[in-house]
Amino acid sequence: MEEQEKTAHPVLAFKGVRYAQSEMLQRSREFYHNMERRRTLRMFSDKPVAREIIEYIIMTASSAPSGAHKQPWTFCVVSDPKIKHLIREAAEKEEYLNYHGRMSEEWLRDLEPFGTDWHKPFLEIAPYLIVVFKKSYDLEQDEKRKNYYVNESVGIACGFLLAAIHHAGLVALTHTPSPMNFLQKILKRPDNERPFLLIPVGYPADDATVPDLKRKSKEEVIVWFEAK
Ligand code: IYR
Repeated sequence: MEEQEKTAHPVLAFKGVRYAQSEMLQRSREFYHNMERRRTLRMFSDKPVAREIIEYIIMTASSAPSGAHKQPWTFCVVSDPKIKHLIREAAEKEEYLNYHGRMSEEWLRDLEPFGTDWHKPFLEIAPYLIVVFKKSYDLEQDEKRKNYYVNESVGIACGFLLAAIHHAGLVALTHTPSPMNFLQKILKRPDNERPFLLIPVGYPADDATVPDLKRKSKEEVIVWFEAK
């Protein structure tokens, strides 16, 4: 077989940041303590959030690694009350069915500490709804271009998104109304996009509460394999 000539692709010298050991320890500890304070909120204030903040948060998410650097995502940002109303109506319709027969008894029991039900007022109260879409393929001049590890890539981007929201001093809910194909219709997304997560973003309500949860300890989540 004839060897294909390789095209040269440009590279850049990697100029990473360097910290002293002690500084690394301090930075990682501080980052942990900050991230560990993040909570998922269901009670939002309607206080507006500057558009530019949302833009930076989303561009942080879009800096996430992705399969073959395809960045297979679209972030729809909804602040229009009319569209928020449509989304709430459609989500509540599905969730009503979930809570009245589609979810198992075990599942409903597991959700009890969170006090969730089919009512989703936060979909109209939060100033912004970020609707994350995954793209299983891209279209270039009507040609399908495949994307890779799409769920992993978009999941990582959503992790970055949630971290950026927290870092900015805002709160979010990772909401998964199910099924959520209504989002594709309401937001008129093309056929290569599928809804992945619906993330209301804003300030917490003044009287917001969160469930009293404990996180797993390091012994429960880390398994070390070290030379003896
Ligand atoms: N999608 C439903 C149910 C729900 C499921 C899980 I898993 C949660 O962590 C929370 C809720 C709802 O949004 O109410």
